[in-house]
Amino acid sequence: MSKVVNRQQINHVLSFYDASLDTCTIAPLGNGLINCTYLVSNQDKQFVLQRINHQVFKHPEQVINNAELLSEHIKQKHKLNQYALSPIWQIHTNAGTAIVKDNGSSWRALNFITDSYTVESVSSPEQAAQVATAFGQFTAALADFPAGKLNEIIPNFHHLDTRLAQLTQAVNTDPAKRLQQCQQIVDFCLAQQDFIEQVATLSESLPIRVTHNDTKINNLLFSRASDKPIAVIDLDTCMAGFIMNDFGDMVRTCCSTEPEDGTNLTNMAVKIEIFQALAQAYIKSFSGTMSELEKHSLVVGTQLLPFMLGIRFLTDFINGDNYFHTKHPLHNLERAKNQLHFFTLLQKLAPKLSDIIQACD
Ligand code: GN1
Ligand code: MG
Repeated sequence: MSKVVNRQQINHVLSFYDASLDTCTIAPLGNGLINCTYLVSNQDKQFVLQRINHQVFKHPEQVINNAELLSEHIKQKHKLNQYALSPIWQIHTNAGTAIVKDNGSSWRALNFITDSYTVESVSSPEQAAQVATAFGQFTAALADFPAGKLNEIIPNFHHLDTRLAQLTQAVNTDPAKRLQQCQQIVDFCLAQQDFIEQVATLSESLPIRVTHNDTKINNLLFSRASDKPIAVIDLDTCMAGFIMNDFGDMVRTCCSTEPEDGTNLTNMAVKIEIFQALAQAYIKSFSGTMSELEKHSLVVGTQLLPFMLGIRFLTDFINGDNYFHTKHPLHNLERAKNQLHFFTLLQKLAPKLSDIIQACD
């Protein structure tokens, strides 16, 4: 999936926000794998401009509508002192809409929190606890949000059987003729039947909440003044779901000694102290409202998220890299190997991780 956007197009979109490249500078922002995100700045204002990826988000209006509803709810909670972090909202165009449709692309603008930064990897157990608290507070703030009002942006987004069916479909058609490069990894995924069944059984009984569904550490903004999380960003996949998925994605991105696309697998390890800090803080942020089954599910989510993302990267590799932004032809394959290796490490450690979770109050 290409990230190329031309300046002329950006300038046209900026005109809907009374801005122009004659007076503003524009710079890429963040490391998202789906949308193209920029920071627009001039002397008196800064905002985020984002092109929504149509390939992934088939109905951008639904993404925009969900964001309007969610930010309104979060803003109210913030006003009532029930949500300490800063809300993020969509800036409306001079015509009063939250979306700009231009030449087949959809764009939106968001408020930018000045003096903030993102981090790609966690640096201490204290910081891990802050990360888990921030995402936990976000879900807690949405506990009274009517989940039925949200569009299901990507159907079955975190549904393992759907992801396996997509892998099987890619394997059966092999459109980019890449299967022979990864047959062994495909076989490894399809051989995980016990785990696949464990997830299916658990999912039948877990309560549904409004979850973020993309709780990697770089979806938090940190304050330059306090070096603490100041806002939860990227609400694109905020939908009805299970908290084991949000916890699992935090562990996926905070507890590996390697980045998501790192190739040094022999040295990869799980950062146990970071895990402990995440578990303790996440459970605490629910103030006693996390059920016993949900608590038990966290260790499953820990394995599920790297396994499922490994399958998604592998599927995209086989299909010819249509979904995730890639920097080189083997990028998705390397990401898949990385995630599946992390899954095996977490699976071996599951009893120990489970004990840590059970000891949290
Ligand atoms: C994508 O674009 P970004 O980085 O926020 C993906 C997530 C993956 C993540 C892996 C809509 O998120 O599901 O976990 O990449 N988002 C979508 O880095 O597929
Ligand atoms: Mg995202």
